[in-house]
Amino acid sequence: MSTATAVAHPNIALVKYWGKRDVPRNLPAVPSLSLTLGGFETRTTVTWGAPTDTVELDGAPAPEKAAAKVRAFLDLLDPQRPPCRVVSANSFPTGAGLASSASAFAALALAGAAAAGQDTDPVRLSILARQGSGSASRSLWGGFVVWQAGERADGLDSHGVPLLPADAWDVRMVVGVVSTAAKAVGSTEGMERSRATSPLYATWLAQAASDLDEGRRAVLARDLDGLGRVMEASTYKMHATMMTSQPPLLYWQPGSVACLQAVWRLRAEEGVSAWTTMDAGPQVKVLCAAADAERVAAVLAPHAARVHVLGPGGPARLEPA
Ligand code: 2P0
Repeated sequence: MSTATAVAHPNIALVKYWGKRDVPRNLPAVPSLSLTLGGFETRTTVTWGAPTDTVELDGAPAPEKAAAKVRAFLDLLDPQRPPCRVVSANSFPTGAGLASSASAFAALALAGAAAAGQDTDPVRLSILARQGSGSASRSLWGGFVVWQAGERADGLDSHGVPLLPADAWDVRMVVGVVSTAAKAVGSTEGMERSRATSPLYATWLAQAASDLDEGRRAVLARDLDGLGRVMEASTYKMHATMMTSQPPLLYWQPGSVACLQAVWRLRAEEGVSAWTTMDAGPQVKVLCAAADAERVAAVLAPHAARVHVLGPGGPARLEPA
């Protein structure tokens, strides 16, 4: 029996992932670019060798669907594994568009591999984590990370690649939490629906590589306006693809629209370089300079239940035993 504990942060995509080229292997149809967020984290302990498989999430037995995903993920690490005990806790709301599955599977991959006495090379773990949840492939690294779509059928070239470490550019992501209700349609089902039915899906795929290039260049140049522009372009192309799926996927709530408009007003009327993004949920996230974060938080506050100001976070790490 051996035990390891890992901590990983969620990430927010700046150039978005939506669509799969292979569902069973969880291979993306597009490359993406993300920022790992400090402040929010998942802490996961894996005991390799226990009387039975048990999965605990935020202090209670995990719902069976989540527990089954965890057990299947541990089988990927080692098909001959012993029963394991997994205890995981998030410092932020689960399942509400705040990328809890990204930090969850990054932490599980690292803690599981360490507890099993396996190689903990982040490229290997990113490839594994991707199979639990696509965006988890990006949370092994801190700061700005590219997830390559890759071309190989086995997915070994589809993993995160660090672009700029957390301490290299001091931006903020201000998160307006509009609702913490669990989302109605999960990402895998939503992506497949868009691929099968949205007339915009082909355009979404065709423009993804140039959006990624533009985003990568803007990050390397620390060009906040340039990064914000391509982030908004990628975000609203993705949401247009979602909304034109059949039946439509609309993750927005009235409070989301109020947040978006408040940020756009702040930019237009006061010249603040603040840029919006949304994922598969109602939360609005705003990229801005550290010095502008409190002004952005103030315009979100009337429309959001909570506002969090988060800076770049570091890589997934093992806690000392
Ligand atoms: C992203 N999202 O790039 C995009 C933007 C949501 C919208 O990654 O199906 O849990 O497990 O690969 O990684 C969705 O979440 O999806 C996601 P799966 P995942 O962040």
